[in-house]
Amino acid sequence: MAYNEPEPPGNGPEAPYSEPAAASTQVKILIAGGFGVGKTTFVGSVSEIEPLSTEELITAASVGVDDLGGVAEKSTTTVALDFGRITFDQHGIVLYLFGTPGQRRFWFLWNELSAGALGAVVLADTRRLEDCFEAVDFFENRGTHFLVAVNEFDAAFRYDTGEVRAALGLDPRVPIVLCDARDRSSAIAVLRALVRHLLTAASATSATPSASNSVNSV
Ligand SMILES: Nc1nc2c(ncn2[C@@H]2O[C@H](COP(=O)(O)OP(=O)(O)OP(=O)(O)O)[C@@H](O)[C@H]2O)c(=O)[nH]1
Ligand SMILES: [Mg+2]
Repeated sequence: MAYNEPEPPGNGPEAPYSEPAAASTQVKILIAGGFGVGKTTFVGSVSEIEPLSTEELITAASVGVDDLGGVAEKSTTTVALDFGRITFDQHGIVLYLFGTPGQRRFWFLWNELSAGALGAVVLADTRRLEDCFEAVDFFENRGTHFLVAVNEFDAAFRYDTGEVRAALGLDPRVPIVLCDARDRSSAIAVLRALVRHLLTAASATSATPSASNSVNSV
């Protein structure tokens, strides 16, 4: 996909909110995964509008429940959702990004958040790979197309995608990519991979020439 670099994401109230192009295809995408895996960071990195976040201080309710291994400095957590938007101008595709809350006690929100979602990114941290099992199961059970993006934290051992696929027992058709959620171009590459995956899935069911062409050009 030839991505037209937009203005850097805004910081603060001066960040302009611009309406997406009227003729664009608008797609809802979930950014999911376990606690503290980088979902809010991911949405904030890529969003072309000031991202909405619902961060609150981590409270005692988290103690003994949420694994802070590797993110011990983390002091806040998402209590409802993250929201952001990114436009792939050349293809007229606008992605609306909904980050899920990671703490178990807020998982009941996932059903609501995923209504109407066409696809999902499941972020994984290889130090706590088991934390993404629930997200993988959730989207498999719903039949929502997703990919797994390994957020490579600085201190984490580097595994290749084949090792992660084997550890997760993932269907070979589910893409796995490596990323740094803090890095805008890296996070955009994840979303491009997801859009390609969605278009491939769509062309497999409809086998229309236009869908196949789109897959090749993203
Ligand atoms: N080193 C490193 N740190 C990261 C990366 N992504 C996120 N972080 C940090 O890890 C912590 C967790 O990030 P969040 O984006 O809040 O994680 P989250 O998945 O939204 O967390 P919850 O909403 O609480 O589940 C933060 O302190 C980030 O600064 C990364 O790729 N590398
Ligand atoms: Mg969060």
